[in-house]
Amino acid sequence: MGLHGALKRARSSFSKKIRNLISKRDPDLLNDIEDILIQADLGLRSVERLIDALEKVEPTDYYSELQKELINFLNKHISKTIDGNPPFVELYVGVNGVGKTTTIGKRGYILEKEGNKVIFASADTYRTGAVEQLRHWGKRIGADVVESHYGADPASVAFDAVDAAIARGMDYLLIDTAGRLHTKMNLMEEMKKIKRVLSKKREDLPHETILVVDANIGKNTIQQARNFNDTVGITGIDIAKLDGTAKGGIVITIVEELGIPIRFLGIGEDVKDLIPFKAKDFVHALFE
Ligand SMILES: Nc1nc2c(ncn2[C@@H]2O[C@H](COP(=O)(O)OP(=O)(O)OP(=O)(O)O)[C@@H](O)[C@H]2O)c(=O)[nH]1
Ligand SMILES: [Mg+2]
Repeated sequence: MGLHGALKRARSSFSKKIRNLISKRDPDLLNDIEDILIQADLGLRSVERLIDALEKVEPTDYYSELQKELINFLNKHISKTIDGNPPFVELYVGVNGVGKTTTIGKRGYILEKEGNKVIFASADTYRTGAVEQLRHWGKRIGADVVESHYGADPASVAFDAVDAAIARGMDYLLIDTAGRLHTKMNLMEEMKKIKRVLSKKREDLPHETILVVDANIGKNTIQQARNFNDTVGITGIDIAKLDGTAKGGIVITIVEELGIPIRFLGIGEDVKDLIPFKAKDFVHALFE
């Protein structure tokens, strides 16, 4: 469906409304645009900055000015490409059901297409069916899965997976973890342990700690992200389920509130439905 298709609902609840207001020469135009931005889950700081920018131009230029401002802002927080020594390790964390395992499968596909050797690890030893789900993705893209038994220590799976990745000369190791509520302290501690064990194994590991969030959760995502970031330090955010959401503004709010770059956008359940986040593409898809 592509990014443009995925943002169809967001577009009609957001940019279409703004365009209508502008063309109707709404007398209270700036106030009404402000309301629409807030409803679209944009944070207050973003809204204020956008309205300030609009105040400096003519109403006929509002639409293009909004896009320009958003692109400039999002481009200030772009994820860096990692360098160093393989295997590059990406640890995926997040609340239950947001799309971690699926994102790993799709990310593996991208990496393999780029010519990398990829291995998965299932450090979700908690949810029934979690390993099978990751194995299914592994089969789909031809990647092995390091796994253990139900109830095993997730940190030890991560530890063994690094050994396996090194022994097999892998370029990337993607580690799946169990979904956890950011308010459950014991589960947050367990995640810290996974990170600790990885960095003991080799001090540059993991290269990335990716928080996966669900685009439909809206503003609660910010608190989730804060807690995860405070506990384990998040290096990038992947936003799943952007297809069908009417609230694309959350993408902007995440960057605004946390300053953490967005890496990938999930736009469906198929292996090809993960696309790198690019400010210009995103804003154009939201507006045009
Ligand atoms: N439409 C859509 N569905 C998605 C996307 N990403 C994941 N899903 C679906 O969301 C559901 C949950 O995805 P999972 O990958 O199992 O989520 P998870 O975070 O690993 O879940 P737990 O391991 O139980 O915490 C599945 O039905 C996925 O197919 C996406 O980008 N778009
Ligand atoms: Mg999972």
